[in-house]
Amino acid sequence: EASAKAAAASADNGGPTIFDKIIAKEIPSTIVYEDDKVLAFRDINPQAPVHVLVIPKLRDGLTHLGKAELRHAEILGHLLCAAKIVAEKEGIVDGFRVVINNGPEACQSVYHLHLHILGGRQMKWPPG
Ligand code: DGP
Repeated sequence: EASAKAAAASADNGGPTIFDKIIAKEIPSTIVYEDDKVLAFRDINPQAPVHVLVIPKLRDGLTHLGKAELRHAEILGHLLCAAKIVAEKEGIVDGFRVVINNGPEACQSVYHLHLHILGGRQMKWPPG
């Protein structure tokens, strides 16, 4: 019951998210990389010594990866290229993980597509 409630609370409602305010710089974040299309900033609740989120500045319907269409191919590729730039900047290029949590069962909590870039420690497999 409690988990169903939590899942419903974190489901995609298409509305604005906290990331809009981060993009607008209305709330502060520690920016690691930025260009005209993407923003990379440190996760507020880091799960590794390096934990950076990479997001598209224009959500364009991409509340989660499950909304991806071919028209999003360019921004999706751009996000992955930005992930590699972040890994280089953070000195973790020899070992890092890129994660996209998609939907309540994957514990997605912010419905604006984002890549988690994790590194700086030995990762385990399978992930939890
Ligand atoms: P996910 O569970 O995949 O939807 O990840 C969302 C991440 O966003 C989570 O790891 C915490 C992070 N986060 C949420 N709010 C903020 C914020 O205001 N600032 C920053 N820097 N990160 C945030």
